[in-house]
Amino acid sequence: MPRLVLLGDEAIAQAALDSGLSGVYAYPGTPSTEITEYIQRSDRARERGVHSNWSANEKTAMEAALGMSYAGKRAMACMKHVGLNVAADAFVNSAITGVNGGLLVVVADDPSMHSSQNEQDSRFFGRFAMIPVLEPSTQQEAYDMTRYGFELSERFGLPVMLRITTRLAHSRSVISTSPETVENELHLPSDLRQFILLPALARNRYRSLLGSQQKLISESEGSGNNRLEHGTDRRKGIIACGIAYNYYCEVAESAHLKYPVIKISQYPVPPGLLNDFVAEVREVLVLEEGYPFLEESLTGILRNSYTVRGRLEGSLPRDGELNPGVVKAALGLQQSPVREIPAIVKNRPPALCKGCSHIDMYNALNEALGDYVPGRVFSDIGCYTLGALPPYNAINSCVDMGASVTMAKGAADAGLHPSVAVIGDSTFTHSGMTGLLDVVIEKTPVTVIISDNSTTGMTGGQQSHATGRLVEICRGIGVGPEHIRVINPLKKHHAENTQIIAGELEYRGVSVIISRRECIQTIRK
Ligand SMILES: Cc1ncc(C[n+]2csc(CCOP(=O)(O)OP(=O)(O)O)c2C)c(N)n1
Repeated sequence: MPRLVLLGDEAIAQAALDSGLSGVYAYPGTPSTEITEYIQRSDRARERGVHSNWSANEKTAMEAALGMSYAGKRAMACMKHVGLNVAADAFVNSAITGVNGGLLVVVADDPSMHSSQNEQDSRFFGRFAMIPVLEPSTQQEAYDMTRYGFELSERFGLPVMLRITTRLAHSRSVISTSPETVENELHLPSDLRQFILLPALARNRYRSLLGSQQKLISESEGSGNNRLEHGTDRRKGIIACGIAYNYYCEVAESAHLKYPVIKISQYPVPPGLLNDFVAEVREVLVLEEGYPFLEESLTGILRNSYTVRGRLEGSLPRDGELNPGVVKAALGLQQSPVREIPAIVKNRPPALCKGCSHIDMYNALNEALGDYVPGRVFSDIGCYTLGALPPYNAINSCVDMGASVTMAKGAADAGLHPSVAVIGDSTFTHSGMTGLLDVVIEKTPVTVIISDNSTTGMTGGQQSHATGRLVEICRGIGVGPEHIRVINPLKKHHAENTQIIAGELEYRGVSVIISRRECIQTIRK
């Protein structure tokens, strides 16, 4: 079988293809985007007709993947951690319906918030939904666990979550692949009422989910993904989850540590393995990327007879990404001196590209807002969020995708006028347009500026569902045609654009300004 050099994301994509995947459904989001992009580029996927077009958002992606699973085929939904908040309704309920074809939900967490609004830990969502969670330590494990995940999903009739974090997603390693499995034939569930979550039926399904928990624990106890490595130095025992195991191995090798280790890469956690382990050592150090998920369940709220150290207790920082240096410090070892960064490497804050259409939009908006008291521009998530920085200082919020329109609405309801939303085209179709419907229904005086660069710029220029459709969508939602204004954000149109925006700011009704000019990066491509 071929050996390939792959990113963690790509290893998952390749493994899914090798596992007989029939469709990937996803909305872009760092650090998960490359999974779908790999499948989109794959000749083999094209030959087989594997679905890989982007979805409008993570919820539609999760639901479409569930639909494909209903029809008996293997499907994968991919998203970043905050995307799982958007998909949560479908995700949690998919554990109640169960699955037919194997369903893998890949969620990429971003500790340290390299490219995110928070660093939430998706393992909680896995436990909340009561489904198995796999957490690879290496790219090879990402490959192997993806393959195992599909098999596990079909054996238990449940969705399976694969949780990765940024370093694993975005670093490369050699992967040994294994033989391809053929795609499932189309076959409907044997019980055609399985997916109907009417209370009477849902109660039975929920009981069956509860009933499978003990079997999931047994699977975790016996799985090679959770394993005990004996050590001679019992003063301390190490519990290392996911990629943290990798960091520990690096430190242990160089410092010749001989502590017993338990590697956790499959949840629900195996209580038997853990109990036996803690009985053998004097204290436990929990190394886990994200929240103190495992540490918290080990300590509970009652005082224990043994010591558990970790992120909660304070031996490791409570937030931010782990790395071998942090692990070293938690083990009481001296950290290697930090290598000086050469002077040529400058810390550069992110900035809008030279020639970006958002710049001209903000220049016109700022001028149009002129004498109004500042503090009335609700923005959203995308390249245009950089409008928060100087020299624009143009926005006052960025909370979650779609929140610009609805926050502007709430502020307008409170009496703020003008109340402005700035949103990108992809974010608008992701979740901004439902908020616009609220605005239209109540005729709330809000000015929505859709900064349409005809791509999903922030995540690398994926196709945007909004391209060529914005005017029709806004009309369809009910915005008056005379208040749907299209402007071309170029320096030469600055005066005219400012005047149009100023006019709509004064208007005490619903208006949408579509500021349309293609992203200069996608033009270059
Ligand atoms: C729920 C969620 N999903 C995905 C992302 C990742 N993400 C951030 S901005 C963005 C889209 C930006 O596209 P657009 O609105 O068109 O603005 P642009 O970056 O092109 O200016 C995406 C996918 C996120 N932050 N949150």
